[in-house]
Amino acid sequence: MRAFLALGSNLGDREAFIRQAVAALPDVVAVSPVYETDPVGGPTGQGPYLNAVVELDTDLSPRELLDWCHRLEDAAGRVRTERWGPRTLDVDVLLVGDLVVDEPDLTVPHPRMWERDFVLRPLADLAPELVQENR
Ligand code: A4P
Ligand code: MG
Repeated sequence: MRAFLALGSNLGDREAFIRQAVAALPDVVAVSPVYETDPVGGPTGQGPYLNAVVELDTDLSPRELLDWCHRLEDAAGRVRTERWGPRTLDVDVLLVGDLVVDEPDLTVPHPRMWERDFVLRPLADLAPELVQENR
């Protein structure tokens, strides 16, 4: 299955957190450029993000990919304070083939991805056709 994960960091050594997460992930076939982006939502005064998208060719389920996201966030020492607040690492499941998941703690496709340039720009680098279709 062709899957896409989004990575974001705006706290600490942002580049290292992104790089380490990409290196740890299984089944990676492509990595977008890393973009510096202004924070969307959340408290005022938080610093700019680095954002990237990773493409996997994987047999992992959406649930298993979510587990990977949480493991990588923990490894980056992420502490959850407020929603959309600053974080060392945020990893989101964007798409897993054309699977649809609608559960309390997991929604795929990611519900806010199509309105967010910080996701669509790197996604378009890897899968321009997907972004064209849904924009
Ligand atoms: N969850 C449900 N569906 C998913 C999914 N597809 N992938 C649940 C990952 N997680 C999913 O997320 C809260 C819960 O969402 C998780 O426990 C999981 O079970 P979180 O990462 O703890 O909290 P969050 O990221 O603060 O909340 P949320 O709502 O996921 O935030 P968003 O919408 O991802 O936005 N601005 C810039 N420039 N760049 C960014 O990367 N990121 C955000 C976070 C806001 N502004 C940003 C950026
Ligand atoms: Mg998240």
